[in-house]
Amino acid sequence: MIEWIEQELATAQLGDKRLLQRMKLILARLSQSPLASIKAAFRGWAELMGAYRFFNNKRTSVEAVLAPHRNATLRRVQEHPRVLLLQDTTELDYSLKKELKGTGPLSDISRQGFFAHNHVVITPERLPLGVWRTDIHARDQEQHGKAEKRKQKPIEEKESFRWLEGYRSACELAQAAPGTEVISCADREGDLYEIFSEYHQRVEGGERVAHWLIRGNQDRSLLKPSGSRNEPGAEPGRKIREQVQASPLLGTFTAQVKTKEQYKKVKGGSRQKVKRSARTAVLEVRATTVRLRPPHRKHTKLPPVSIQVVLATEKDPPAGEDPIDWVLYTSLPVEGFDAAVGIIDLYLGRWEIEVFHRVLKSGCKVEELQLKKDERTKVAIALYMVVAWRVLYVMKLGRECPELPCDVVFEEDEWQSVWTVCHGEEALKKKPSLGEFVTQVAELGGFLARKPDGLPGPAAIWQGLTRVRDFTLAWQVITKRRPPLFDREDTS
Ligand SMILES: [Mn+2]
Repeated sequence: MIEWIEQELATAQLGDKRLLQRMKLILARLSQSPLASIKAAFRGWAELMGAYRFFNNKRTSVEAVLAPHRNATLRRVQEHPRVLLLQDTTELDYSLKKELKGTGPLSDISRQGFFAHNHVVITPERLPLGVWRTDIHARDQEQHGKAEKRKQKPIEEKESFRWLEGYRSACELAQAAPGTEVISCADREGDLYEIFSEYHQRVEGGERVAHWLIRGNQDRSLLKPSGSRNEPGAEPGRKIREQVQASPLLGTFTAQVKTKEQYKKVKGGSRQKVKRSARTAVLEVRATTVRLRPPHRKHTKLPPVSIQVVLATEKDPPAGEDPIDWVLYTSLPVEGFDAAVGIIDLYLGRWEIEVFHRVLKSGCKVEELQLKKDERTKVAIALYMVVAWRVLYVMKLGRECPELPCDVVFEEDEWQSVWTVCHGEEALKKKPSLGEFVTQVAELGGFLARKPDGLPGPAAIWQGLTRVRDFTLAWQVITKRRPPLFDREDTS
């Protein structure tokens, strides 16, 4: 069996040896052809039925399937001084799968599916280390659209509770990896006062905690300088933005921004589509520490807390476009220009979870799964998350550690078959580096490898991996270490 899968599943506990063997085989097949439909990924009917039996087995669950990967992720985390735990929600659309039970409305109420709230660990250099947690759930049919009603519930019952849970699970990771600084990172949806106050509470309790870094969504009110207490009904103090804008300019830096379509709220509450053009933006950086006035909650009283704020605003945006404007809230220190820019750079790493979701949906096509029960579909999605992580890991290792030998990631049969097909048998005398090999894999997937093309992306890598699998198969059959494809034998 493939070496990385043995390592990844070393701590698996499914309570049945055959079930574990089945899981290894499924993972091997899916990661060899991450692009293929589930039918095409398996060799023959028996294997495909075996996969369906695995997903439908009551002893498998999202937790059981992810647990060994989670342990392996922890081992990788422990090797790094600092990691980011990215959390974000993605929608999985099963509108067309009429037979699938247990789905709920998505943000567009005419569509049905699940929300997957995922937690992916990366290093500051953007190397993905694994999936730490996932929460795949359907929204109740009634709950949808009742935003006002949801607002009045205690935090545990609100959907936003997930972001706080995500922060708590970052603290768990920090405790399990005492030598690693863990930073919980979220976009504007994760701007939750409860996270700020939980951090302080845990620090005061002497606990080992995760830091947090979140893009600001609400321009929160500050506590008035001590001496003048915030009595109910008193005039509110300054807000965060005004305060940070008034602090001295630390410096400017240039950032490459990609083109993007976004929605902007306009007067009257409706949304308007605006396009952001790709450009080199000059950003002015400011940072400060502020003390916040706690928001009112019906069921609990929150304490005032201090947080750090970094503001990056674009100096001269192109005519007719909104300037780039990032407000970041964090528990990390931000003193000085370098520290502030460091925070912005960390936050930009959050993009990796968007890439992860793209691989999961466009690459692994989890929305095309044809299982009938929601719990079973979730098990399959969880397994595909390990596959999606693997594709990104291979891609990034090729970028971050190009000088490593390629057999750190690839099996001997894999690299030898590909290298022989591409360069002839003579070329085998020198083992390619990981960088060379990953570029080769990407070229097999349509990457052109010309100077201006830069580095290959996940699409080319997963296309390429599919071909690696075919070359490897041919290689093993030709060298008589594997029976021909259509010498069918039921191996289940
Ligand atoms: Mn998001």
